Amino acid sequence: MRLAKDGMEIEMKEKITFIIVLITVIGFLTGCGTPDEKSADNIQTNKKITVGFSQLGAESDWRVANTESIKSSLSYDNGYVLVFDDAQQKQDKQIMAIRKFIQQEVDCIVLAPVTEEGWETVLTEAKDAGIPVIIVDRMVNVADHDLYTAWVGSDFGREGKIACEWLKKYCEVNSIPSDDIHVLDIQGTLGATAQIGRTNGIVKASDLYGWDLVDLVPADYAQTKAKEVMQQMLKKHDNINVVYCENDNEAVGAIEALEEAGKKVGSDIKNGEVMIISFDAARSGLSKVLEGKIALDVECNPLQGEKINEVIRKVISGEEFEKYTYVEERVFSAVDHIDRVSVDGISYSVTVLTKDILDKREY
Ligand code: GZL
Repeated sequence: MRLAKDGMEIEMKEKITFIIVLITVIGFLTGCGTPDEKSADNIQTNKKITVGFSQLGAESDWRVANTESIKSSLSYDNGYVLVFDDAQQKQDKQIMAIRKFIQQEVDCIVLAPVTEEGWETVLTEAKDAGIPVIIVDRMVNVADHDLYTAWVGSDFGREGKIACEWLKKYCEVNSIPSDDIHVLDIQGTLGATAQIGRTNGIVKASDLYGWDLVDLVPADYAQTKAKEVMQQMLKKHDNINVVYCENDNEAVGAIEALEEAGKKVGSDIKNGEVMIISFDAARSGLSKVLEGKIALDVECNPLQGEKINEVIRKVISGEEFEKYTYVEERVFSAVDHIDRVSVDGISYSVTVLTKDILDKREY
């Protein structure tokens, strides 16, 4: 039995509590939430930028790190709704994805193009739909540069030149005659900007410095393909003493094939070692640098997410922005007697890799 006075109070309190709980539950269930949450949610929803991201594939450690970087920067909590598509190295899948993004009326398209050619039609469709396209990593070869709004990536031609100027300096410092250099170029995906730039580096340097460019063979930046290619080349040529691998996964595959064939990989060309030069400076490659099995690893930075985020926000808000943005990159070596190389009048430092540096790397 309830005391009348107290009972009335208790009953009233219970009713008020019940009503508050009921309002909160209804609000939660209907997504209304409290005014703050609702208005905050509305602000959030209104500000969400929808982005269609066509990634070319997942062929290498570099590509996986690149995808992770872009996904973490273009995240929901960061104000984005990201529609992701992996094209598995096929341009027609990328073109289909872009057309899907156009139908979905995304605010912006991010494209990591597998190769440079064949983008005019679909980029014109995106432009006609009024959707800005940010090209990332590699480049598209189009006559009208207004078909894309901005680009974020690396200077692959410079990467190739840095690697070759380092090899030239190595030969000078160690008194190795140019005609004692017999280079195999294990190329990336033919037609990719990275492949074009890096291949140009070794072709022009071999011509300029008198190196013997024994062969050039594509391996699509893939480890298993590079191992097969290296095995084939060892049967075809008996004088290869430098292997110029256009990414780290290829370098790891080439090293496996060389060691299985009884070769010693290292920097001491004079004493019969096979020198490996690589690109990307992913952990897989740098761990081989630390072992002395890759002599030089020219970084190609995949962590482009933040720069892409900055460009998209400026494009969407109508602010000034740079059309071309380059990411920062370093050069790592197992060799301690070459600390700088000069390319086109610019001096680049070469970092002798240590375990401490490797342990701190982000990818
Ligand atoms: C370079 C990038 C290349 C990397 C490879 O920016 O396009 O593709 O060097 C990757 O590892 O597969």
